[in-house]
Amino acid sequence: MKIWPTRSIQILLAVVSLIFAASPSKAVAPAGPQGNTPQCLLACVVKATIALNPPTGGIFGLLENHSFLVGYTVSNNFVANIRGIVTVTYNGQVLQDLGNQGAIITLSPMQQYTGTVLVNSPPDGIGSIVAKFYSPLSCTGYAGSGSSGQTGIGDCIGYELYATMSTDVTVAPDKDGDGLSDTIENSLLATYAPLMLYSQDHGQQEQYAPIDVLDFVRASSLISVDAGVPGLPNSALQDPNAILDPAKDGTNLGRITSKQSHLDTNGQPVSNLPRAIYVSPSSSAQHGAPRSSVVSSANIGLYGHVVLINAAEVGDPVLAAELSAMFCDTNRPVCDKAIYKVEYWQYYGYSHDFEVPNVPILGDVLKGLAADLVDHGGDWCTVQLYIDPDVVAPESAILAVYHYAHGLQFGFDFAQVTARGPTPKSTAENPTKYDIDQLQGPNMGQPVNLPVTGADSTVDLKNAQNNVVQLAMDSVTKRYVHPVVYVEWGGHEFWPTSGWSFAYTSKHSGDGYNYFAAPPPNVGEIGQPMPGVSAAILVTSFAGYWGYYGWENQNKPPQGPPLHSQWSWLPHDALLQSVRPGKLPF
Ligand SMILES: [Ca+2]
Ligand SMILES: [Ca+2]
Repeated sequence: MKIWPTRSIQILLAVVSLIFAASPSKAVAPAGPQGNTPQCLLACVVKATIALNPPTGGIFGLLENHSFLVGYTVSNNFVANIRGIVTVTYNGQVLQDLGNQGAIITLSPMQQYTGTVLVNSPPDGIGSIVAKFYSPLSCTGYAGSGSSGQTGIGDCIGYELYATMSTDVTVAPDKDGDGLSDTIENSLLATYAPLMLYSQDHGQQEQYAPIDVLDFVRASSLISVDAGVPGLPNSALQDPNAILDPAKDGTNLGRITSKQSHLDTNGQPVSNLPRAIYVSPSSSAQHGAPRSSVVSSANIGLYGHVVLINAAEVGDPVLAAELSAMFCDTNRPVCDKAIYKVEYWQYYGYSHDFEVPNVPILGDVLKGLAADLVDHGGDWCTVQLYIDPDVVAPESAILAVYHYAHGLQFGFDFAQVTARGPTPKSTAENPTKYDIDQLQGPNMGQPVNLPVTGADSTVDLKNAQNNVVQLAMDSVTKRYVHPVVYVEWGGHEFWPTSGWSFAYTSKHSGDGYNYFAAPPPNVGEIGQPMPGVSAAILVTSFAGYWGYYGWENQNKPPQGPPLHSQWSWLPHDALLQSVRPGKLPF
């Protein structure tokens, strides 16, 4: 609480204060006002106040390298005119004033002045803003403006500090340069991490477990069938990042960069991506990490990617249209409603897509043949969510969940929920007894029996949309936020349910080992991998294929996550977009 002196005392003390302020100093004046205001003897005369109005940045907060404005207001509380200068600093640096440019402000009694300063490209962390309003320096000799106030020579009248105010702001990091707070990105990845339910089939648990990409590369050699790119022996891959620059000359032929294109016969740029280079491992690496480590770590080979996109940029055109209708004025040509896209990418060293029934003697021959024809080295699998930034409760903010299996997309739009309720425990649908909420859509009950790849799956694939999705309860927050992923035995396809079928594939019953995924490392963006995440540059930038290559293995291993159609490239990165292949594979 402030107690103001009576009017007469105020005037008396003001006169005293003016007398003291007018006392000349013989030395060269200091470069800026010192100490706290007000400096006074018997009682304080608060001649002026200064208030700061820093921005909050709204729900996305203030962001590294994103400039912002800070408003200030100076008020003259004195009985006479006062003349002064405002200086605002950010972590000690004087800010550019967008109004008076350091000019002297003259305020009559009770008058206010409002100005604005610019914080240009701030670093992340706490920013200390200090504003000072002080009298101009008056000297008999030269006086000019310095970086932190005025300087002068000769007999100078010292500064009088009328008012000061300070406040702190928090600037979030954006080390991957995508315009979204990394703090928010990491929080999203932790909040919605999936529940992984592996499956048993053929009398076995899953035989090809997840593996960390760094471990996988160290167990591999780089095989090149691209005439322009050399291969590398296993010894060279003990530094896994060597696969990004196989020629070792800084040309980065193994990396997704803006230079990855050539001109066609019409002189038009054509993307070289993906390059025909293969991270080809030993057999043991294909089997992945030990199961005990997979379960206890709960995020081996799991990587996160988060971007902020417009509703109009949502990959699925049906969902994009629905979100635009939900959030935007139909008269607006582009729906700029901001939406978080949260992607989880799981890596495995091998995809065993078809298990031959056990036939004596002939069995091994058939198995080898089937492996050559159907299986492939390396496996990247993904489950993804769209989240509404404007909704606080995480379980209510989910707009859609997407599972992917066998080159097919199973989407569930949460605006289409027709019924929801707990999945009974100890049933075939929920063998592991987690608390699971099952959401049903309009296609619930429609058959989904998908034929072999290449056959007409139109009707069943349509039935699989807005059919069913499950969310597992978080054991701490008790919120239903974790998408349930039924992982197909051998092929690792990510199913939203243990129901449905795909011709000749193994089970996705979810009755194998299981765990809530631990928050995965956030790998950042193409061209701007997240610092401190050791696998980030490989996951976001390797331009080739992740898996075993051999003459017999014509069904190629997968390209890296950014070269799948489900990875969202930043639409504003025009240089990189120019090398994005026109139609990315699944
Ligand atoms: Ca970011
Ligand atoms: Ca990001």
